[in-house]
Amino acid sequence: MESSEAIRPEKMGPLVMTETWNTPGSVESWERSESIYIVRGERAGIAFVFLNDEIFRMKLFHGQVPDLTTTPAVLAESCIPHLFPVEEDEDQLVFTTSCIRLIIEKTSFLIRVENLAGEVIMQQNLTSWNPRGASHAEYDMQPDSHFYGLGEKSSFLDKRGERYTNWNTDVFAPHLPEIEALYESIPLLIHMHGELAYGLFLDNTGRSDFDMRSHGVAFTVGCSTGAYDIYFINGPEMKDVVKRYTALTGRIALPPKWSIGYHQSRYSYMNQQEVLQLARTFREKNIPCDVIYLDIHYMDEYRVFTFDPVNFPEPQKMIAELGELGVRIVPIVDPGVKKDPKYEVYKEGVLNKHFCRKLEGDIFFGEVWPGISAFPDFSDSRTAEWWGDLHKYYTDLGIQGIWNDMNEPAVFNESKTMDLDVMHFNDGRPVTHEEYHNLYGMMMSKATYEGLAEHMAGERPFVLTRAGYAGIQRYAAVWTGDNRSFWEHMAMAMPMVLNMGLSGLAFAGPDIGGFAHHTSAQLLVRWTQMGVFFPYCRNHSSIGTLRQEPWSFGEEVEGILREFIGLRYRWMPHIYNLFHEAEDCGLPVIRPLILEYPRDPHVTNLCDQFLLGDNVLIAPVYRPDTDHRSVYLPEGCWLDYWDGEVHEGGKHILAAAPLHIMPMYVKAGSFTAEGPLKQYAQEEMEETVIFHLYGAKAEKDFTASFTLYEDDGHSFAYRKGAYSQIAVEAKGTGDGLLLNWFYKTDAYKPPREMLRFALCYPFFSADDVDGLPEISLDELKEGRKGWARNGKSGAILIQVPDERSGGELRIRAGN
Ligand code: MIG
Repeated sequence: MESSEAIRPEKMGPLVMTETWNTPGSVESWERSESIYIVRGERAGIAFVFLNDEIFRMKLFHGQVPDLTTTPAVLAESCIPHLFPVEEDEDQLVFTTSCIRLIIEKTSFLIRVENLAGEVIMQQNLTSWNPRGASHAEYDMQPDSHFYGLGEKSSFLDKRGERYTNWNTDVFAPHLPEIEALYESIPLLIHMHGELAYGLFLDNTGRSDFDMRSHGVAFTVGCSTGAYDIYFINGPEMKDVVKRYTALTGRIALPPKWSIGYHQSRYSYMNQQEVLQLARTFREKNIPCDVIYLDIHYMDEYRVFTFDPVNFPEPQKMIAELGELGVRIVPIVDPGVKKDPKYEVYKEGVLNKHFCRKLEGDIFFGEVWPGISAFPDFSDSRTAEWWGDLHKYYTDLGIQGIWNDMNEPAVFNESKTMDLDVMHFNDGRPVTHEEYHNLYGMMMSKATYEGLAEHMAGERPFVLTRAGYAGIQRYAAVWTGDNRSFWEHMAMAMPMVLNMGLSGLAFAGPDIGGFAHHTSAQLLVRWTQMGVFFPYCRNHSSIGTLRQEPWSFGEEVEGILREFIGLRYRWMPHIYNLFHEAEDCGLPVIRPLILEYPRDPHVTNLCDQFLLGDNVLIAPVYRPDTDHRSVYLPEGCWLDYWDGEVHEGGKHILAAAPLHIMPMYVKAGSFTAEGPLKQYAQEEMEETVIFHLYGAKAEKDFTASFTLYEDDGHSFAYRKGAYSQIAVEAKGTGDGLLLNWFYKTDAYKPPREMLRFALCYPFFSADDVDGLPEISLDELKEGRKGWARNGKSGAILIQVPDERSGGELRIRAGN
């Protein structure tokens, strides 16, 4: 006898179901509930929350009351609702702030944002959801629309014509143009059209997608589960969007200086001797280096919070010896905890219910390096604290930085991650992994950062992560995962890291030299030349590939790498200053030209060159056997960093680039700040700062100014005011230059006696510098007061005591 089993639906062939997409229908009513505006349609409502004059949130909801909790991406202090005047007529509801008008069309529920001049900034045409819980909305796209942001994505800078998914994924060999989802998910899209730019931030931690390809005149933003909870972030400039987005989701914490030095890694340095030898080699060869990474082989059978007793028998001794050389270690910590009842971390985790479980109570096990493993549920504060505290094991050894890998989380199975029905306890608001996935890595790094900070007595921790979600910048630097030693991947690192910068991730970079596959002498040279100007600067390579430490390809290559790594250390004051700016206002350390020159049609998709800050243009060579490249110089006058050649901007030039040169240009009339060449960031020495002024003119309309931020570089004392800011200004006087400087704040006293100014490639020659003696370059280097000419470059070097009261100098032009 057959049972009803015989007529199971799937036996009838595949089930075909047409998905009906629902829309809210016409607006039926609206009300204000405290500071929230609730607009109800026939079938759903949208809650509007204004966070200020420039940012509002729209959340689609079903039922009577919207749930307005946010994800941890959004800072609570940025999320305070404000009231604005509302006008209503038969057709529309209009909210007006001091900058924008939000217009809701009643019949269609179309949502439009205009500026006060009546120009349309954004238009959301259709909001819809399907019975399976997916939602999406459609937005107008213009013929001149360009798209940026979206964090870590492959392909070019402008995302027009692309489609991306956000679902943190560990793909091996991932950096291909068609890959839609990588390790990080930052659902922020910046849309620029005409002279207007705005951002859309979809705060959804499940799978989301942005499609700027498929719909011709519209683009869509959707999510497959969870709430359609989107923030409109006004421009009008892209810079405004970046600043506002980072005010909403947070900015980087100023990293310790050592973490912005040069880092050396390999999967793996296999034992204590190898690590020590590596550190000694850097010092013997005078190649600066701050950090050596310990990849998975340092552990005892991949158990996190252990050292292998055979290969790393004396971690304490090793770390002390490295410390004397000025080298730190950053060990890797993955989330998978080995299933082993004799392993303390596992035991504690099980007994205290720290691991992710199914709803029914079973721990989720997945296979990763240690074999069968359990995964901490970082969504629960109790577990996050436990995990953070475990890092005392490392901080007791003097370790101040941790590398979080595999935290998508990556699992060796078909889905590449946890089962979607694993639960996250989430401090009493349990959610499935399907809804939570993209947050997992960020919450791990948050727990790590906070745990380290707790045990580091006021020192700044460093965390490096592979996975993350919006807001990850508050806790960790991000590297772009497993690229390969391909020229194409070097080239792609530019748009990728530039867009990461526009998405709040100011501290990011790729594996220099490439991770998988085999690097070559030229590739390593070219990649390092570029990499020393990226915010995060680490050379890393995979097991089984050619070695790529700086001395791996003979003396010529080693010499070039020494120069360029040294350049990063000489430029440290300047780079650190940009990190301070990133913490202060959210602007990235390296920038696509479009950020600084938004009206220049040549730069909308320009991503084989970039700016360090706003005035230094870096043009890497990213093809083999290439000794020239074309460089686009935007408006203004640019000086070749290497030889001072003057170029009028607004055009392309052909730059000579033999292997030892990477084309670099500094904008005339701007400053950079350099310091002494150190072998590691905290090496103690006289820290004379050198303000380089490029292309000074004696004419009266010439002005240039700069402010340099300084602090101790390693503690949190700066948050209590222990920093200094020195403002420098130069003005043409008609017959020369007036240079003046003063400390805006001087609560931090850098270890130096003298200040130096270098007028690089000035458009005049100097006759006299305020009565100072003219001295030789050697005397200058010895620390004497006076001025000197650098015959080779034509630079005028001036050295004066660094007085807290500041100073002023008149430079008289000769003939
Ligand atoms: O896929 O820990 O992206 O940087 O060296 C292997 C070993 C797991 C992936 C990381 C890579 C790291 C490697 N890890």
